[in-house]
Amino acid sequence: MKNLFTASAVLASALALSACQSTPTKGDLPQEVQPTLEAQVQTVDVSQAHIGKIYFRPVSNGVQVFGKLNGLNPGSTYAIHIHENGSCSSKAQGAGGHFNPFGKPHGNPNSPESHAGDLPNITADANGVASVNFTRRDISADKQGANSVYKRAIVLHAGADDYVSQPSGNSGDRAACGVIDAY
Ligand SMILES: [Cu+2]
Ligand SMILES: [Zn+2]
Repeated sequence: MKNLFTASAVLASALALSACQSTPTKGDLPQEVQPTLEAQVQTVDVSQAHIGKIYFRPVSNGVQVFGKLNGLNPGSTYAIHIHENGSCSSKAQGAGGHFNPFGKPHGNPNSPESHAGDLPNITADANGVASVNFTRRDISADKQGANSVYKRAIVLHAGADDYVSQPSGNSGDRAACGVIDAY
């Protein structure tokens, strides 16, 4: 298993960490894209580097999941999912399996035959930054309800999701995690 972070990427993460600490944690998005929920994503290694935020906002056809993660290996592709438990303990094993309130198989997020927590793979650009932007019809960004993602977790994996293998797309180790909380 390839390590997520190269030496230079660790440096980038450290820089991002210091930038993060000077950035307000709430209310940092413009009014027109105000989310209801957010997750602050940190690596599961000892550095617990803050690599970005993922936001959730209700839109007409579901919930838009968006944000940027940095400190990744340039050009590498990673799986990212919503997992069922709002815990990142034990290197994110505490997050449990993929969020799956409708009893579906793991699958391509563009198919209804997928976990509600399944999201498309993301690929880092030359600067090690990857964007997340996907709308799922079957989740809610409210604070309650069976399909609400509140107090669940977003998990970034060390490898890509093949969208086929059960139960989690052969995505590799859990590399970073954030509990989904109020924005
Ligand atoms: Cu996952
Ligand atoms: Zn899944």
